[in-house]
Amino acid sequence: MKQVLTGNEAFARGAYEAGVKVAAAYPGTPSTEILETIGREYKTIYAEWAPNEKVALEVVIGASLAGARAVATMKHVGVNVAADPLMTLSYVGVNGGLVLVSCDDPELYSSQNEQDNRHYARFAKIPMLEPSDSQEAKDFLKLGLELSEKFDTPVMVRSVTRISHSSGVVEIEEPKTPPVTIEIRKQTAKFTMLPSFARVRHGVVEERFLKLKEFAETFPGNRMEINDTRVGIITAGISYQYAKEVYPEYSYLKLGMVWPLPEKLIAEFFKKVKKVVVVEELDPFLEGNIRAMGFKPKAGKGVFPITGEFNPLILEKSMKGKKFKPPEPVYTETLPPRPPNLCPGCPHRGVFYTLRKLKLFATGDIGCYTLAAYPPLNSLDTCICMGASIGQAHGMSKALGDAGRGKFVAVIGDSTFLHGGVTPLMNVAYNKSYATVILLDNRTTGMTGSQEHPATGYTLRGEKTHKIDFAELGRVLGVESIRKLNPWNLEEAEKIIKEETEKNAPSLVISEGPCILMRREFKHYNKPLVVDLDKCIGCKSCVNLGCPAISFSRVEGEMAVTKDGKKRKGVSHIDPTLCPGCHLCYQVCKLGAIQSQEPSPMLGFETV
Ligand SMILES: Cc1ncc(C[n+]2csc(CCOP(=O)(O)OP(=O)(O)O)c2C)c(N)n1
Repeated sequence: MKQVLTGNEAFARGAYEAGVKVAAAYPGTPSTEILETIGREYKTIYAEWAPNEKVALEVVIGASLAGARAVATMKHVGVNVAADPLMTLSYVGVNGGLVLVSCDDPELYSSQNEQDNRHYARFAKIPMLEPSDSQEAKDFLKLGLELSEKFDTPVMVRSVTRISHSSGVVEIEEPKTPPVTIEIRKQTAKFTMLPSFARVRHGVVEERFLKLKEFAETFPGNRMEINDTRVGIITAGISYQYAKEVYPEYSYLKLGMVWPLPEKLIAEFFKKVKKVVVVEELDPFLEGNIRAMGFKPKAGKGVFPITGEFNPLILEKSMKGKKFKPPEPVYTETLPPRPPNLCPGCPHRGVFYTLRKLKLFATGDIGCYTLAAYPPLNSLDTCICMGASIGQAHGMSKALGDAGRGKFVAVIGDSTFLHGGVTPLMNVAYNKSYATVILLDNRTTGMTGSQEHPATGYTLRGEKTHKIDFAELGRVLGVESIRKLNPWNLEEAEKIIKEETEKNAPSLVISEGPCILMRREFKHYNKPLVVDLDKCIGCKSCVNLGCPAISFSRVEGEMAVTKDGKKRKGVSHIDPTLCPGCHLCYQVCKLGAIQSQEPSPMLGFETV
């Protein structure tokens, strides 16, 4: 039977067909749907959201050492978090097959950097497979598990956004029971990387690498397609598809295994074609390694861009030696630019409005709230990696001393806090900082599409479970001053943030406001607010909240004067189809021109 599957759905299907027993992940675009699909469709696999990628990998390591097939999935930067166990897992090897799927993000559609994770395979001395469509995504995941068992190694499978999120036809097969025995067996010299054992295992890794290199020479996923021999293209993954689309007539060496590389096969290809061109997105990974073998491709990164995602047009222009210029827009009337924005009613908006008002510098983190860096809120000032906000605030407190009090805060989302914020908060208390940490608890992992985490009270499959109490956790970590605020109540937010940032002690402010898109919390929304056009003077106080439900239009003639004779250049509007009635605009309008139609339970005070 055939089905149309996205790359991520195909990875999930591959895990199911290969008899995977345990799958763990931390969400991150473009990888998230792999675990979501397993959770929804393949109940024979135990699937979980781990609090971060390091834990996810450690969970599957445990499963593999107990003999089960296991898969961890993550976005490219997640592998940085999991890199510590990964590098030593290379020495330990596996029992049940273990595959780590890394989904890279050329073009940074939804990431903080554009790193090329092929380097990790070389760094960890483990094999990496790279599919170029959904069928290969499924096949390579299964094959990865087999290779893992055959060579006693973790295997990485690399995807990119374009593979993970586009669809293709996939041949569906029935799941097979894998040839593994699930049981605990003591293997101290293999499992316990004390220096004396690890020294021996390093030798094993090097021997394994030579065997893998040999295997790569005959691996059917590395295939030559000999056509017109004037040009031979060495490529892999999605770049193969782009190149085939532009140059179907040329010869190809399509690598399904991008590490280790098949040196003899590459030599053979160089003999068969006149000019070799290496086509790959991001870093010159293949090219560099091929050059290091002593081969001389005619073209590679000298002509193709090193940044961003490829497409057929970029390839065509680059091959002709022309610099790529984006095509002219098809429509002459272009759409107005619409930067990403916090949703109408988003609980984060009230906090960032307050930070702007208090002129506080905010060491930031990663989540929906990072969007507060954009105008008009302009109130998030750093973003490096998940969990980094708190350490930065602590460092600032130490650098600035007393002069920094009341000048800055750290802001971090609930999922991000559990991912990487707990340890730095412990440090804040331990090393006697006065930093204030604002924990934006919207009760979900909003940015990646609302996944559960250890403080939501639900597992990946929706079962009820223990729910972390952030105030309790903060107390245990040693933070004495812990306050909660309602982010939709601006007066309260301002008072609490001001008081806490001025204290000479660490503090944790928990902003408690569920994500506005969570139907579990909001069974129905409040009635939308309405602008009283007789009163609005067009001051834009409400517009400066950056709420997508609020717009502004210029007025002329009779309309340019309010009922009580005040001049105005324009008026605000509230789109009733977008407004969930959060009442922030109601609070910032000094003229009472924004009318409430129903009391808001979100606010905690009466409005009508
Ligand atoms: C190491 C790493 N893993 C995963 C991600 C993807 N990611 C970006 S933000 C985020 C979590 C956002 O949730 P939360 O902190 O609760 O903030 P919200 O978006 O709900 O405001 C995730 C998982 C990432 N950027 N880096």
